[in-house]
Amino acid sequence: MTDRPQPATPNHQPNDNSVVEAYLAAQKDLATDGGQDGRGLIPTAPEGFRSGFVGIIGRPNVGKSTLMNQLIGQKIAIVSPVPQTTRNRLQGILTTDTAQMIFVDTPGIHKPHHKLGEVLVKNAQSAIGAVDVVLFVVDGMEIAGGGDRFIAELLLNVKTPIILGVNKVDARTDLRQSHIDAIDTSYQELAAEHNWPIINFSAVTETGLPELQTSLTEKLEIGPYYYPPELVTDQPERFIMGELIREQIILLTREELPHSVAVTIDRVHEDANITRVLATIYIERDSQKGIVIGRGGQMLKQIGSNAREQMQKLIAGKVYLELFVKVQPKWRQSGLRLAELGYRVD
Ligand SMILES: Nc1nc2c(ncn2[C@@H]2O[C@H](COP(=O)(O)OP(=O)(O)OP(=O)(O)O)[C@@H](O)[C@H]2O)c(=O)[nH]1
Ligand SMILES: [Mg+2]
Repeated sequence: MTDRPQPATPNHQPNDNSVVEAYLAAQKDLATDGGQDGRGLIPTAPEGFRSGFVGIIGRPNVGKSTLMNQLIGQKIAIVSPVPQTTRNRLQGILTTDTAQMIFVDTPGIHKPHHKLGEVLVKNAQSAIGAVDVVLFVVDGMEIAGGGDRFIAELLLNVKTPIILGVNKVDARTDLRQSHIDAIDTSYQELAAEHNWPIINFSAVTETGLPELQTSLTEKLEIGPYYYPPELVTDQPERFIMGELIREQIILLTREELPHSVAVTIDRVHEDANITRVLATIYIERDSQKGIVIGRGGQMLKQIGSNAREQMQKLIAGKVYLELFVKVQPKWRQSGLRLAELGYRVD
């Protein structure tokens, strides 16, 4: 294994990855013919095979996570209409006959107001330096604005190839043609200023995604498989489970609450027919407890029931989910608390 190039992103945690471990365990039984490392775990790449890391960056809410899920064909990143949904970098892996692309979904880049915001933006920024191609995603419903220009400036001295991706083109049907033209012109100007190729697409309807995939592949170098072809993410299942709970809290509660919530998965126990999961929802203030729990516990019940349904899809099996709610004052302000809750604090 040592002669295989290591994935470039620091988020890779081979020892903390149940998906990888399960795969490797299964392969140990199956593998007889020689792969690159003689154990048949990762096939030798065919001639002309391209591979590499693609960083998906952009303002909050432009559809980065939706896009990554769609490209890899599985929901591993949570999605919501509330900006700043993604908090950790998350890798999604797409393997075709000719290429392996490892997409790195990042938190939306914005002006930070607290420690969590700072950590999110730093995470996104450091991903830019660690990838082979940057896909800068913008919202095709809006004219290029200050937030996009702020990111364009961050990319000024980056040597990595950059593609400008204009998302949400499916949602423009209600806009006047002159407005659509103005939007297109604003991004064409931005792209021309920096000499970036530009591609329009919709992460929801998949219009333009084949073209996007082709352009991304062309930017990659000839390279090996970095991960087994069947793998879709580098993250352990329990991380995604925690995210699926957080997604339901974002979708079902309103106001400031979504940003004050963190989730930990405390225990996962696999019985013969069911996987039992114990999780804690952290909030910052006692007053928020009422919102998460709801009248007669209705809200917590709904969060649990929706999240459980999503988890069952993820693991393709039955899940029993038990949720606890705890107050952890000011967790967003404390580097230590952030690290304890699983956020990368550089
Ligand atoms: N109509 C339409 N909506 C989209 C498209 N892509 C994403 N959305 C919606 O845009 C919202 C934000 O999507 P996300 O994928 O969470 O956006 P993000 O860029 O990952 O957001 P952060 O993680 O907060 O930075 C959601 O409501 C999506 O359903 C698209 O192609 N068309
Ligand atoms: Mg996201």
